[in-house]
Amino acid sequence: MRWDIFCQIVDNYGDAGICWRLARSLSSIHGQEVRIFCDDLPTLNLLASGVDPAIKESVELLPWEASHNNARHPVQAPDVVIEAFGCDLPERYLAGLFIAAEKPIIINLEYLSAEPWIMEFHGKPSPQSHGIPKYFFFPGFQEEVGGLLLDPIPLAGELTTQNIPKDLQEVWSKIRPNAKRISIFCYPGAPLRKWLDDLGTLDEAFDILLTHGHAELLDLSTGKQISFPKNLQLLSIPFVSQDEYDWVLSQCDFNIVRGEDSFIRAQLAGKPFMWHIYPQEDRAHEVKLAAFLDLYLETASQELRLAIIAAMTWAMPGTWLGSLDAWSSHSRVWRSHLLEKQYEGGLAARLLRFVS
Ligand code: TRH
Repeated sequence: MRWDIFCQIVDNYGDAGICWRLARSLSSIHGQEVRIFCDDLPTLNLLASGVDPAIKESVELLPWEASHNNARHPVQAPDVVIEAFGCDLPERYLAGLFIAAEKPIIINLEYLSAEPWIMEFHGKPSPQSHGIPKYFFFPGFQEEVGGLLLDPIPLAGELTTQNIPKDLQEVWSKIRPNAKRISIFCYPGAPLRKWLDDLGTLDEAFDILLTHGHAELLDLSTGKQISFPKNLQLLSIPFVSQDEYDWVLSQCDFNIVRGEDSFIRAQLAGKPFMWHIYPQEDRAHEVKLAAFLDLYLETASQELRLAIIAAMTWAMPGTWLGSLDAWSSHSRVWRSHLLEKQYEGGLAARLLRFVS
């Protein structure tokens, strides 16, 4: 089938990240013909760089306006149109669909949630005055919903010089083999400085990998002399491609992640993580986090539950880091459980079945 994915980048990378991951899964695993129309092509290209060129070339990455041509070629209407996160289709593109002989099916791809209510809404029609069939599709953890984007499933790689991605080799040469590694990708407003100072009181060495832009969060890029505890080594990494970021997650002992894509990647890396969920004004994020923790902690001991809940809500590391070994085992079990639950192929495969 032919798929057109529409992606508008609101402020972060997540929208592009999810669209790219979906596109590559549909194309490279399921042999579908996929185009992405995006209003910020450089960001999309940045995320997609560093993958096998055969995968990158199998998906057409196009500027948003390129979709307008469809109005002149109604015969080229695809089989499926994806509105990522409810973005509105360009009017001229929609006009092209009205006059197409074969109407596509439109999918409103929603945000990921672990909340039970999505089970009722997933797959429901969204009747439109223009008559083209449109449905809601909710990614999620339960069997009844749209699944998770799994592609590519990261392997817990050995740390050898050969497999260190090129862009990370310089930083990695400074990594200390006996230090615990922590990667940080969070939103502004996190109590990061206090959190790091607390790590500094512990009797252990830590290498802290700050993802692109995070040195600024700590005022490190202003040239000011800022002192950090001696047991911490802060290392800034450049913005790397999605696959390289996955590699970083798989090499750390603990990861701080944020939007829905890095959140799932941290789980697939099989490592303990903190989800700095996107803060919403009505505190809806707290409900979302609690719904996830209900699933994630179902089999955890009471002690581990308390440690993980504390960590996920920015309690100081000294209060929960003692549970890191138990959490690491839990993370591996959770990863296997996710892969088993999504055995039919995750979101892309479920979407294909739904559309068929
Ligand atoms: O960028 P995000 O904060 O996106 C978020 C989410 O989509 C969230 O649900 C939404 O409500 C909010 O935006 C507005 O975080 P996310 O989803 O983790 O996406 C980050 C993407 O960037 C992910 O695909 C991984 C990728 N990435 C790289 O490719 N290289 C890097 O160096 C880093 C740090 C990230």
